[in-house]
Amino acid sequence: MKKHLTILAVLSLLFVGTVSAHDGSQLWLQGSAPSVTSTLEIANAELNQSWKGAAPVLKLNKSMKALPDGSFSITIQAGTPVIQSASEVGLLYGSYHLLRLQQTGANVTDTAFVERPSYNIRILNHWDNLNGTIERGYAGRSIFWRNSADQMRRNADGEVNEEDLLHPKDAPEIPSVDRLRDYARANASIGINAYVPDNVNASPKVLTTEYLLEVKKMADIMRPYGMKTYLAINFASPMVIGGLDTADPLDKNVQKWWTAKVKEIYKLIPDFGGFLVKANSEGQPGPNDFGRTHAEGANMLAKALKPFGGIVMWRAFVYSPSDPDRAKQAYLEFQPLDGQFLDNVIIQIKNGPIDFQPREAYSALFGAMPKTREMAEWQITQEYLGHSNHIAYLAPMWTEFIQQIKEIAHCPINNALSPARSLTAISAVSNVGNSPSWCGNVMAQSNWYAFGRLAWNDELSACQIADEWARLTLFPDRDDAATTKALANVKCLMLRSREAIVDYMMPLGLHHQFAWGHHYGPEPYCDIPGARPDWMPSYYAKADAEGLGFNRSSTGSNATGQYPTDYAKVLDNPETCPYDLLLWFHHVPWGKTIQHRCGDRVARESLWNALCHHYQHGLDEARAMQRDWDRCQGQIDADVFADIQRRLRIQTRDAQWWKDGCLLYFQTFSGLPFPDDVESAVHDLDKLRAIKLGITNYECPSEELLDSVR
Ligand code: GCV
Repeated sequence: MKKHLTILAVLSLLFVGTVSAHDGSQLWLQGSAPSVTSTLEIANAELNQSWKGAAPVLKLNKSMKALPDGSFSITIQAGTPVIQSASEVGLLYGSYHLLRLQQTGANVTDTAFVERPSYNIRILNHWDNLNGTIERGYAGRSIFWRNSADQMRRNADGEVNEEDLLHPKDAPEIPSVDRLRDYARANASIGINAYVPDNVNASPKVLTTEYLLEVKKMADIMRPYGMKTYLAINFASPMVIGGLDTADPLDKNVQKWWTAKVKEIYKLIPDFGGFLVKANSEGQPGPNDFGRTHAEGANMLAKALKPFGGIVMWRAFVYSPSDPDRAKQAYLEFQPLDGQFLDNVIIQIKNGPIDFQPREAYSALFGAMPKTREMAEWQITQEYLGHSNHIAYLAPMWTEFIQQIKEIAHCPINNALSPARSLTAISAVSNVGNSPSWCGNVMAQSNWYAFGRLAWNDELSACQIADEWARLTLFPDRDDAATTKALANVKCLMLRSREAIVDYMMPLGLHHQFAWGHHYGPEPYCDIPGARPDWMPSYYAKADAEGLGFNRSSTGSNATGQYPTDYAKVLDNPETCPYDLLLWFHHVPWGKTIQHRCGDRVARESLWNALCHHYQHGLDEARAMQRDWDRCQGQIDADVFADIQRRLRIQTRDAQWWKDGCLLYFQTFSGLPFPDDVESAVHDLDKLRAIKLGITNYECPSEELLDSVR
């Protein structure tokens, strides 16, 4: 037996060492990470290794200091590129940009332009636990913590022991240095300049000296690539690891504890970025526990960080059950605090008011706190979008959000709208793990890439980013007719994927119809006795004999009243409310005629028929995505092709599950038949109701498991 295991181990090592060139393990990059360690050396080495042409000139130009940090210019005259920037990291960004232009086939003969970032802090949040699991992670285990051994105990149902999660017993251990360097390089190549390596459901342990020494090692690897290190902290740390009997932010000893801890951190990591805090949310401790406000809590940390130039990113993801509408909670708790936060505090707000749904209204907090710094939080990891089984390109969702907050909320969160503010930022929850493809599958890498590109330039289109990413990742160094065709098919698949998911999961503004806990698959019928009502799908759908949808208009919870007046009016009236948010804001009778768009078709029909058509369209689109991909056979790395083909098959079967589960369940309220052009269900509602995947919040269900239950 032992011998077999040894052979297996050797074989798997051999396998890891012989992965083919375009299997996704290199992301969108060419060559390998240079073995030099200073920023300028890296820039030169990257150009030497990949630039085909006259040697580029890198020039530090202090006169560019007035531009946001990292800005650069590129001038190409007579074939020689000159990259200029006020900082070394700007020169590194310029080098990667130049290579990207070359590798995507752009015309780079005679050109001159300046590139400046839309946001100053472009940060990835990793929900990685110190024992190596990743909350909502579908790409293996953490690249930051305990890469090698499984330290967790599980109960008979396979659930992780919470104690192990919060208080890992053994000493910390930094995983592969190479992997971390590749991670830093990948981020720098798209302009991401910061990361938080630990979960916002933070273990107090991360602030112990033992762990801080490991964080220092990470920071040292990241620094030459312009990546600043931040930490998610647990507000009760002074009690758990500091031996104090309170974490009250107004208590002198608590303040002293944080001041000393911050000093210790900066001694180890002089360019440390600051703290990310989830407080008084989902059981996490916070200032409210001591009768203090979010502002008092955030400011206490901000004061400790201020002398070192550090900041606090304080999350607004709160939803105490004090208002009957969860969507209003963050606004109700935070908006009255406008003007009370110190200037090195920035409020990190999820794009929508609930929780990273396939489509949400934008969070009304954006633009509602003019005296407070605000930043958006997106989710790259696909907690609510089919984990790493479904192919979902998310740039269309994010560009939709950017447009809304610029045009409707007039929210000055980016450098163009707020040139005077140095603290502008944007964040996203990462989908990176230690899987060979980094993100669970190669197509999911496109969302990491898209986040970086949009954080750098939020005016790029989803289509342009898809084009860049697919050329760089799937078709490097290829420029023939077959590639052009395959590229068009891949882009078609990517660009239709997000709306397809909205349609087969939750069209017309429906939301949170997910299975309990792990959020994979439909469970509109979910019923957990005694659970919080706002953790139940029925709370959001409000299906009854009359109709469907959450009345958030002025005749209901009045969440519409939290938006700017003109937009609030549009949302408040079901006749003018955008059809894709209709059930988000209104409870609509089944028979009411609505105008909506389904794919290319604009229609006027009853809510019930419209709902059926959207679910059908979502399923049709999933099938079309399979066809788009199949047309690329032979043009894409064979393993990548087969892996994505398999996932698209799961996705289509899941789309069928979603359509049947939701429509059959809602039909028990509407009592209406499917329209003639909508396919009959292939599942039985009672059997669907009985499905329980039994997975944790740290994994994606396997095809085998799914096949065995649906
Ligand atoms: C990290 C949702 C997710 C949680 C996550 C939380 C958050 O509730 O399901 O896993 O916790 O959001 O953003 O804090």
